[in-house]
Amino acid sequence: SSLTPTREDKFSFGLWTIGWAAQDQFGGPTREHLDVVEAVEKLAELGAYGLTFHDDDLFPFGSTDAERQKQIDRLKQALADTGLIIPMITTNLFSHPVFKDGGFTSNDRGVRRFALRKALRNLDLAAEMGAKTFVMWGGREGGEYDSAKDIQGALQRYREGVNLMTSYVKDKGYDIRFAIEPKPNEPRGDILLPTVGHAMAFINTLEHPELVGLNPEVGHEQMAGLNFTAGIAQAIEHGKLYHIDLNGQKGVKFDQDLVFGHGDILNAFSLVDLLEFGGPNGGRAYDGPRHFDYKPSRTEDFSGVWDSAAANMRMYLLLKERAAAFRADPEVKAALEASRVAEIHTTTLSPGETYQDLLADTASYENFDADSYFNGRGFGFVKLNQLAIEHLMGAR
Ligand code: ASC
Ligand code: MN
Ligand code: MN
Ligand code: MN
Repeated sequence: SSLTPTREDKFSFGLWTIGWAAQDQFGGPTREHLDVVEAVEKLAELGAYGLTFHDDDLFPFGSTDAERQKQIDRLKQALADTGLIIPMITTNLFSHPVFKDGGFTSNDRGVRRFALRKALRNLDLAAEMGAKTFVMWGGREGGEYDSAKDIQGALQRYREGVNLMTSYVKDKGYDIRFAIEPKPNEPRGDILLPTVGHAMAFINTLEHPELVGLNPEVGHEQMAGLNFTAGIAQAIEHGKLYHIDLNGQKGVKFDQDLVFGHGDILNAFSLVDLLEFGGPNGGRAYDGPRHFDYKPSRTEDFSGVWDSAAANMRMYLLLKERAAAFRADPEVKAALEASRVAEIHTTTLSPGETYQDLLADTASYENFDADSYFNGRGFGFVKLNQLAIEHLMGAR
């Protein structure tokens, strides 16, 4: 059925998600290490098409070249056996204590040079594995104390780092684009490039902005109290949605990384509706991986891990089914019409009309009667929203 995940759905998972041993600030791990070969086999069985990873997820920090290569070879064999692919790779510049003040933006120059080398080495691996996207989540890039971090200098070093990465990709001829992942805080008190908007403005200052887009995460924007669907719509409108991290979050609090749809389900519904049906002609607005960056709760054993992995994909497909029903409902079409949602696509000035023409149009101002304009008529948005929620609930 349409609720069975297939490769065409482009579902992918981070190795660090299903593989999370569930240690946190207050307690040790509740699960054993998950081997990458088992992860690949299980994900393939569940209907995913891709696995993603940080360098340190596959081979622990400090591995010898031989240990590193052994893990790469084991992964490659598992991919060959299952048909799974590696759509995205990312670099861990946050776990090792050396990154306690950041990687690209540590106050310490030696750490910055080490971080660049670690990222470049991982970029070579990304190319070798056929990854098309290189995510940069700068979790430790930030601070706690205003006096301790020169933000302008830190942004200059961030830019220097990203510019170096893009030059390298161009020189090597790699078919890889970068995706910056914003997050407002955690693990740092404040993280640089905290939201989609901050990151998009930063991208415009780079040497090769066409090679750099975004990897927004549902929960990260919601931690800042922002509307994720609205942020994604802006990223799409600016041509910057290169990748996406799907998960669940309940309001402004610590990063929960719940299963997709297990947080703000209304926002998850509008998000899937946008990704699947929100294109300029009502087509797919985003064709990249549907990537889950969640954490199976600390309470779960391995069967709970795989139940939760399946739940992410099922939630997405359920929401897609509900969104399709919403779009097909004649009552919804009438409500959209009544709310004049499509009128936003009519340009405010007519084709060829100039500001002189607008200034000469007395109907637009001199004779525009704001007080009687609507004659008490409303837009009917609440009725439309009720229809959306009824479809989401399966009540229609
Ligand atoms: C990533 C990414 C995150 C973090 C986090 C690590 O690569 O997208 O949000 O690392 O999941 O635990
Ligand atoms: Mn998160
Ligand atoms: Mn993420
Ligand atoms: Mn995360």
